[in-house]
Amino acid sequence: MRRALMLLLTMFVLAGCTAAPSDKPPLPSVSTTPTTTSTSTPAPPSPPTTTTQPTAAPPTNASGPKVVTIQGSAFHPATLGVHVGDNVTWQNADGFGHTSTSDTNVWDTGKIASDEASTFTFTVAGTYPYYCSFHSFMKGTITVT
Ligand SMILES: [Cu+2]
Repeated sequence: MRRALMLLLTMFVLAGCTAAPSDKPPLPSVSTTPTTTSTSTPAPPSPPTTTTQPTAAPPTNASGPKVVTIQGSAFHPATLGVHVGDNVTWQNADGFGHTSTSDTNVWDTGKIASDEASTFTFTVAGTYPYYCSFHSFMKGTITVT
């Protein structure tokens, strides 16, 4: 009788022991939230290396060849400053003829055909408006100092 009780007790304890793990409350899940403070900040992508040539656009009054390009039925630059004794060349980049004709009859290149050029030398200081005799809306000015 006593042995039986012991057995029962043992079985109870055993049962209790075996049951123990399942009775455990679920472990709090370890928070594996990634740390947002990342010390290694990725370097920003390097911008594409553009080899920018220094745009050395010569100023309008720079010394050297004084060229007015005729393009799109317009004089470029419309106003050009030169010095006394300078040559001014009108280069026609259009596919048809133009002229450079002084408003005050100082010069008239006559027809400058496509891809042709005409040059005039300014020997007297002054402001010289001019136009294209084919297209009266084309106007320019040469300023001689
Ligand atoms: Cu013209």
